[in-house]
Amino acid sequence: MEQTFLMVKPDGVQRNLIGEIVSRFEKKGFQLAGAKLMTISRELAENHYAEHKERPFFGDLVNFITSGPVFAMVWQGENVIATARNMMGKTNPGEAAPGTIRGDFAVQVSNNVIHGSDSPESAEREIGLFFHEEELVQYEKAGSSWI
Ligand code: DAT
Ligand code: MG
Repeated sequence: MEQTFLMVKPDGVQRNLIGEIVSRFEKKGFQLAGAKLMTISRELAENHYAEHKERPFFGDLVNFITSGPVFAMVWQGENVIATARNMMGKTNPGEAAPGTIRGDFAVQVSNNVIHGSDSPESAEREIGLFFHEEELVQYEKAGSSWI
């Protein structure tokens, strides 16, 4: 089953949005495979955002993502990578549609509340960066045949 890496960023944790965000993916019908509250080291931040190394906002981005705890998660389900991106909304919350997480809860691109993997390759890479295999749980949910 497809898996993706999702993370409530430090602004979302400080603004009490962990429950709201978990709830959206739960209600949608996706299954939680792993989760933890953690503080990201600079090394992990620079690795996670390596694709943006040359961008002018890279330093601010690393400062921001290491500025407080994040809530890291692995979710699974059919087409979860693309569907979670749709549920998050556009990167710039000003362009994110109402009903999306960024559209409903964020204003600035630098504080856009949630991270989500953008492809199967990045999902695999990011899950591997943030989770040990034994932290991920496989189980059958009673209601899964109703999703
Ligand atoms: P996404 O988080 O939607 O995958 P991204 O990978 O392009 O977006 O960028 C990673 C993060 O970097 C993004 O969530 C917020 C920040 N960011 C992107 N573009 C930015 C910009 N023009 N100015 C400041 N921060 C930016
Ligand atoms: Mg991205």
